[in-house]
Amino acid sequence: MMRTFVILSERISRFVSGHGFSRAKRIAKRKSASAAEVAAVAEELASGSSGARARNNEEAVIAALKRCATPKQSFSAACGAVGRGTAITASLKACFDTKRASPAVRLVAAMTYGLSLVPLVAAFLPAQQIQLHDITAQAGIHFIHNNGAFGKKYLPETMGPGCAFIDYDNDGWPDILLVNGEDWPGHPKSGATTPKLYHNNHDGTFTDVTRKAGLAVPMFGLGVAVGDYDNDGYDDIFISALGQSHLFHNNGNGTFTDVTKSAGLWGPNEFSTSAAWVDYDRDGKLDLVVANYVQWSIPGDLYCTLDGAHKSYCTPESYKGASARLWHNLGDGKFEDATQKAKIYDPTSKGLGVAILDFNGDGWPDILLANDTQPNKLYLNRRDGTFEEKGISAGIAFSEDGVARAGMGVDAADYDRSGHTSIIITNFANQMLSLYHNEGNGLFVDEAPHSEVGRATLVTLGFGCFFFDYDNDGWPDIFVADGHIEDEIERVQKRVTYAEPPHVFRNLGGGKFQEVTGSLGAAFASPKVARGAAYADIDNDGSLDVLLMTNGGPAYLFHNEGGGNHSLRIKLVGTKSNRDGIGAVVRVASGKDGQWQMLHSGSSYLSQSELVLTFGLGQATTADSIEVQWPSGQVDKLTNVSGSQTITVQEGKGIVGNRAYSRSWSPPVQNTINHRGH
Ligand SMILES: [Ca+2]
Ligand SMILES: [Ca+2]
Ligand SMILES: [Ca+2]
Ligand SMILES: [Ca+2]
Repeated sequence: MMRTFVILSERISRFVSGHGFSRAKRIAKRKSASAAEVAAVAEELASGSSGARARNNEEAVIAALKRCATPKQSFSAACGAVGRGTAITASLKACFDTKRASPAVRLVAAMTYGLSLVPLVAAFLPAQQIQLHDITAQAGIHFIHNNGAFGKKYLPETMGPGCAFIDYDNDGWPDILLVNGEDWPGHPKSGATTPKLYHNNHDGTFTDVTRKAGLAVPMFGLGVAVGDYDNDGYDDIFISALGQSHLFHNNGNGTFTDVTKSAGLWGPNEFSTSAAWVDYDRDGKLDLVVANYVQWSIPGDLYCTLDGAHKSYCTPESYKGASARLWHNLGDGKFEDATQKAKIYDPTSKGLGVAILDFNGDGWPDILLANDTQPNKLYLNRRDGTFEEKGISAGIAFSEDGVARAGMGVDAADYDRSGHTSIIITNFANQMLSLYHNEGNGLFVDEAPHSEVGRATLVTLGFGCFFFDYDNDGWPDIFVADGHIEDEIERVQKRVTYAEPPHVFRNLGGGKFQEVTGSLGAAFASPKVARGAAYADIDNDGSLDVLLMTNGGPAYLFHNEGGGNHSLRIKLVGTKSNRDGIGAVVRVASGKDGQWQMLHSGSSYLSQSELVLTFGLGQATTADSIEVQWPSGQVDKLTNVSGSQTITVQEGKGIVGNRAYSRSWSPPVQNTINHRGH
């Protein structure tokens, strides 16, 4: 009981400090405060005049308090909160979390108050015992990022790196590309460092094939985007860099050729960050959008300091912005700079994240640019080769209180099955993650302040982020990679740390999320200085694994283990459309459940996930129907497709290949012990 009260008073303290009630805060903080005192504070908060938003939290406090009483009291408290129309889920959840409330009571509560059963049912189901198990060392991935740092604290040092999953040899097993930096001129430290390509050996291990593949090219690399720009059936690699970025053509025989010059991409000397392949004019050829950060050079480096005595990494306010660049694919392996023509040019941007989404659902891909300390940009595709910037009118340029935040990583998905694509953007420490819900009328509303997603991400500094259904229940969950930019931040800001744990938020349905990071394994949940992140199913078992990069530190590969739900994976082969099928919308229905995803390049931060779609089916073993809407306009329909396999769907033909899930290797150490024990 004592522990419960400590937790409760801490929780109240957190809520209260967010709303500036200093007296209440003092009482709530006192660990000796009696139950009655704490309850009184909660009641006072609930009746306060701080507005509906604050009351959401206060109601949750009351409900939490009542947990200490009898189940009946707990139930009536929750119902009371529901009756007042506030904090419905938080209150009910508090009620349900008291293991003393019977399932019948829970169900009655749900029905009485007319709530959708879907989120509640999801909330009642015990979370599966899923672990994201660190297999980096046993997988043979030995990579340390070289950020070039030698004491001068040059801005680019703290920004990278990114990573990608790419099946470069088309064997159906995702391979890994890790981006690397290099030493600064005149400051040799680590020797020659280059990006690394690791081939997937199909047995849980990977082999470094960088040199053989022709990718041992030194550069100050930051990000990566994967797409088959020449439609030859082999995915190509764009690596964004400080200085000159590079395009590597996949020769189809395990080697790549640097075609930056012949493709017409040579020239710009920029601070390029995230990039994405997108066929914005739907001519069947993938175009390329590249975000640029700020105008920075060694001679133009500025002095910033946190403590007045030592140099620290600057935030971008100190530097001039730089426009994102749009490369239009002309065919024959050539690109033209279409930035101005397409009306993308905007040198005020300080771009870090790029997501491709169709936010108005008209079938034409739009571009979201996450800007650091500048308004985010949302480029609506006008279907004539030009874009119109809609960030402010759509409500994603600023926070809800009008501040341009430090946008880093981005992703987009229909997380609540509204039919519309919503957006997440990671921001700086002391700024919540943005959870922009698409209202379907051209407007987005940031749900983070009302959500566990917002509260849990307030102090952490987020970079990589994506929606992925880690537990295959059909509801996209959220992953966030965290890590501060300044290694000495702890000296000046007590609540903020340099290394920070990542976040995973489980989607409970109905727009609600629950943080589950701590349940996913100690290695995964440990603090890191994380940057890029991506996902793929590395071992063909139907569950999504996570690749995570750290600044100046190792890459991590986490294998997803222990889930019991079913899934179906879909690889697309375009014919009239681009060969990867990037931009295709796939709808999967099983029973009453319907979900959809758009295959996209880009998203997260400096990184790219695999170009195969994974649909969680929950307990269902079959998808009743699948519809693929290709960028060409072609629609392919399939019925009665079994789960637990990866199918290949070709445009205009339907299923042309399939491979059943398998368990060809067993990484968990505990399994080995069990076998020995028997
Ligand atoms: Ca492969
Ligand atoms: Ca290619
Ligand atoms: Ca195109
Ligand atoms: Ca899920």
